[in-house]
Amino acid sequence: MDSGRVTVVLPCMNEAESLPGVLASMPAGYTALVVDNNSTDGTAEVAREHGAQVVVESRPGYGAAVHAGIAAAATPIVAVLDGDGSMDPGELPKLVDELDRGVDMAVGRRRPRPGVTWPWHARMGNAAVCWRLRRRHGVQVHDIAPMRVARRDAFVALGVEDRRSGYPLELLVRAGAAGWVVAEQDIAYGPRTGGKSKVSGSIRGSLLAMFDFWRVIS
Ligand SMILES: Nc1nc2c(ncn2[C@@H]2O[C@H](COP(=O)(O)OP(=O)(O)OP(=O)(O)O)[C@@H](O)[C@H]2O)c(=O)[nH]1
Ligand SMILES: [Mg+2]
Repeated sequence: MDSGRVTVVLPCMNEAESLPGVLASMPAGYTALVVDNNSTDGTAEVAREHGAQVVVESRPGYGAAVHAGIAAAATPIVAVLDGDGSMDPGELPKLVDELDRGVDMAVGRRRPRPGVTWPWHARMGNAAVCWRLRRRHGVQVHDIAPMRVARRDAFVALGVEDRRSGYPLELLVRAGAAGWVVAEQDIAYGPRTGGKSKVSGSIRGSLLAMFDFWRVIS
């Protein structure tokens, strides 16, 4: 398989501690693109030092960062994953292979590594949301696609509008409506490798995310 055709978009808000490890695990030939949202810990500098391209997005929000990254990507295939070290970019090629087999989008399903605890509120929220996605929107997923790979033009054409935490869900809802074939594969999930949680590590973050989620899928 040809490399040099995949850009890995990493939405990052204060991920300077985790980024070096994430960037070191990037598959050969993949372009890492860090989207920095007003970080105050030197995220952009660390990203550049470790070989990533950097795009600055001043509008806050996970969706704003992902949108800016996809817009800036110059390769036919785009992958998106967190910059917090909880997932391994080394698992991306198996998702890219799914695209080569003809699916429209390949997504990861987080499986906690042995000994890893996944907060109960995050696990329950995730299960409820995915049940709804399967039942109401016909998208056969068991996670909210925290790692996802698709053709760049297809991502852009879906026209996802959410710019906060609802982004991944709106993407899945629109993919379902567009009749996309979505393939889900297990990926290992661990704790973030540094820095602070913005979402599931706090009740506040989780409630805000759930609010965004429900707005999109209800
Ligand atoms: N650019 C940008 N990135 C964000 C924003 N909010 C979250 N992120 C990134 O999105 C990813 C997911 O956020 P996390 O804080 O890890 O959320 P989580 O995975 O629920 O929480 P953890 O359990 O701590 O891993 C991380 O890479 C964050 O840096 C934002 O407003 N802007
Ligand atoms: Mg995380």
